[in-house]
Amino acid sequence: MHHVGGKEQDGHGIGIADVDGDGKADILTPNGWFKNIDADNDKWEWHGDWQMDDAGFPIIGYDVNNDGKTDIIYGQGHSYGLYWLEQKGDGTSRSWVKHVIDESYSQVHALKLIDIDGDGVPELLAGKRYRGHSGHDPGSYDPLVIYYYKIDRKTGQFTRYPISVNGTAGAGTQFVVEDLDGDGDLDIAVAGKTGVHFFENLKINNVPRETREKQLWLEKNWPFEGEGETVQQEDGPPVR
Ligand SMILES: [Ca+2]
Ligand SMILES: [Ca+2]
Ligand SMILES: [Ca+2]
Ligand SMILES: [Ca+2]
Repeated sequence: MHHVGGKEQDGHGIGIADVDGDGKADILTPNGWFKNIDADNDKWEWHGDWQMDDAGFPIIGYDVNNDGKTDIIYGQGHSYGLYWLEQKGDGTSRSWVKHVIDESYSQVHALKLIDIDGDGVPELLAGKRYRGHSGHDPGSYDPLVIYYYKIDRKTGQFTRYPISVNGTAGAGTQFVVEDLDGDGDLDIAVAGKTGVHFFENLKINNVPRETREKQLWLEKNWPFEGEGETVQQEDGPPVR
């Protein structure tokens, strides 16, 4: 075991990325980053460049705006907010500009950067956890959401797309992204306090319509028992 830092550097959230572009993996924490000088010989240089409070997992390093400098993406694991830090300057003049990606939901405890639509550019997967800290987090009982964001690498803009909104699935503490049904596209699995969910990617869709129809949770045996008298609809579809 190698000991890298102390309490003041540690916190809720961790990541690995080459921040300064020297080809060596650095360590990201909620309070800054450890520059890897010589990891084999325990040589690290601390840079307390930011304060994230309780970040989610992982803290991601990615060149969002494609200018050659690694930027940082992070969520608030136990409160509202998803952000990216744009890296400016370098060496002693390095600074970070904070940008909001989305502040509409809380407990962004899990993130994943992965190419889920297969266009060669990664998307950011994010969502709301349910009842972090046993319901004591801000927004614990807000509607559950899971989104992906496409990143415009010319402008650094994130565009949000829904995967599940106000459904039963929360993001939990990690996204598992694999081709779970073996049809050639990447699917998503999440687990949390509202259960385990699997999202089938329909980019490739080889399932026949009849099978889809059978998968729907739809009871077609109308009228249901105890519903009372059936009345003719005034403007319903024509009766066949
Ligand atoms: Ca950049
Ligand atoms: Ca993509
Ligand atoms: Ca698949
Ligand atoms: Ca599919």
